[in-house]
Amino acid sequence: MRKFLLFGRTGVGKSSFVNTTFGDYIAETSEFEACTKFVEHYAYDTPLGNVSLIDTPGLAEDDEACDEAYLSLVKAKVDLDEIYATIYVSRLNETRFRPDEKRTLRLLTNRLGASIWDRSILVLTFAASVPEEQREEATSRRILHIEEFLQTLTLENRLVPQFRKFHEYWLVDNIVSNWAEDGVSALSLLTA
Ligand SMILES: Nc1nc2c(ncn2[C@@H]2O[C@H](COP(=O)(O)OP(=O)(O)OP(=O)(O)O)[C@@H](O)[C@H]2O)c(=O)[nH]1
Ligand SMILES: [Mg+2]
Repeated sequence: MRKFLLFGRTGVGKSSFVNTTFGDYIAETSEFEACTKFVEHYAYDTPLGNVSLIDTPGLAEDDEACDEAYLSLVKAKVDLDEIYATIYVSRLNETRFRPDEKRTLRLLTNRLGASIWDRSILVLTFAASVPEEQREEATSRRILHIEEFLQTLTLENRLVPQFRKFHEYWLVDNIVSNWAEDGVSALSLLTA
């Protein structure tokens, strides 16, 4: 079974991604407040194969101590050696590369080890909220910001392995369907 570990700041759509992938409301989501408080495994035997998504509490919800506690919970509940790929979720419709995202990336790398990026997928949510004519540029900009930050972080701290790039990039919208003509389901990507 392929196990994917989801990470990202609060409200970026991690739990919604679980629901869209499996086509069912199984992970609770919330519009206004930090929602997921525990590490939850969602395993489905789908027509495309066995897939498990591990939902985690959103980071940067409160202070760094809160993030540390959430990451300790992840370490206690997840065998990182069994993870097929890490899915880092971020919103496409944010124009700035904000300090809380940098802090999140730094904490993830320092607490779980640079190897969590070994095989990693960048999922950019809220894709339909960005006008079509700006989508390509917005995507390249976010990829560049996040990748450059991780490259510098691992280089300057001499972390091994040094981050190079994400394995794959997916543009998704968890709420709006048919926003792109060539849209494919998340599940088909996870099992490809
Ligand atoms: N328009 C749009 N809304 C989304 C998308 N993904 C999530 N949302 C909405 O954003 C809000 C937060 O989504 P969640 O899935 O709860 O976010 P989360 O990352 O699990 O949040 P935490 O559990 O707090 O870490 C909900 O109201 C979702 O309906 C998306 O791709 N597009
Ligand atoms: Mg959640």
